[in-house]
Order: sequence, then structure tokens, then C-alpha cells
Amino acid sequence: MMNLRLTGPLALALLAGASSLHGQTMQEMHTHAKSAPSTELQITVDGKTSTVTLAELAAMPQKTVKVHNEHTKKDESYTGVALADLLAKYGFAVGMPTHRKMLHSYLAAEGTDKYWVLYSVTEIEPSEHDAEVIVATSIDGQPLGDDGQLKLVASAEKRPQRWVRNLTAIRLVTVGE
Ligand SMILES: Nc1nc2c(c(=O)[nH]1)N[C@H]1C(S)=C(S)[C@@H](COP(=O)(O)O)O[C@H]1N2
Ligand SMILES: [Mo]
Repeated sequence: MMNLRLTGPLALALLAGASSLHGQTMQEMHTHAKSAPSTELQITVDGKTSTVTLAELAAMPQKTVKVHNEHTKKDESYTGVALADLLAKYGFAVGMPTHRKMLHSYLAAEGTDKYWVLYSVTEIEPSEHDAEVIVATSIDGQPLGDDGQLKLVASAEKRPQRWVRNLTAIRLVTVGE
């Protein structure tokens, strides 16, 4: 059998590769590919899709979330609508009758570039979890710029990987009963 003991430059190269899985390259830290701007949000609950316009979002109660962006190393302040408020308005209100369903549901949030992430519904529900999760429409009082018109932002993330730029769809899925 081949001797696979890892020493010298090979071991170093492998270690560097492994650490870059969880670290970021300088390029990734400061740039990202431009993608199509988000213009509205589709929310799907129990197979029913609703389209939420920017005007509708602007008319809902606004919430500001202060976060630290681990990539840019900056403190950022995003304003938008609590995702739980949106789910409540478009088919999933958390309450006594839906508590179990909440515990058994997740949501997939997707950007125009098809990048998508999962949250459990419990994680985005302020009565159940500390994180503040919003569909942001502005940053530090300014438009989101390259991040589109809509960006999913959550506090309590150690990295911005579950923030979704150019957010365009949210699908809520209940697993089992
Ligand atoms: N739409 C979209 N959102 C995305 C991504 C992406 O590729 N597309 N990348 C994610 C990842 S992995 C990270 S680390 C952060 C980086 O965001 P930034 O480039 O704005 O710092 O955005 C997240 N949101
Ligand atoms: Mo990332």
C-alpha cells in the first residue's frame, strides 16, 4: 500500500485548502458577481404563491436590524419588513393552532441567481427565537445597490452566507404532519 503520511509542502497545501472552506479568499471577501436585480418577492405557503411588491413592503411596519458583516468587517444597519410578518400576511401565522406546524416547517429563500438557503420557520419567528430576520429594502438609509431591491438579512449569523441578495422567492415547506 502507498504511504499516505502527509508531510511537507503537500500537507501544507491540503491544510490551506481545508481552511479556505471556512475562511474566505480576499477576492470573495470584497467582490461578488453581479446578478439580475430582484423586483418583487414570491411567497409560497401550502402550494399557494403570492407576489409581494416593493410598494406593499413599504406600506408594512418597518424594522431595522443592526448586524456585523463578517466579510466586510463592517457594522451595517438594514431596514425592511420582518419575515415573520410577511409569512403571517401570506398564509402562515404562528399561534397556538400552528405551533406544531411551525416546528415542522422550513423555508427556502432564493435569489435571482438561484442561490438559496434554508431557515427553519422557528428560527425566523421572533416569539420563539432571538434572531431578527427581515426582508431588507435599504442599508444605512440608502438603497441596497448591487444587492438588489430586496435582501434577506438575519442577525445572529456568524457569516453572511444565509443572507440572500436579490431575494426573489420564499417557499415554506412543512415536513410531515
Ligand atoms: N443571491 C446571492 N446571495 C448570496 C450569495 C450568492 O451567491 N447569491 N452568496 C452568499 C454568501 S456565501 C456570502 S458569504 C454572502 C457574501 O455577501 P457579500 O459578497 O455581499 O459580502 O452573501 C450570501 N448571499
Ligand atoms: Mo460565502
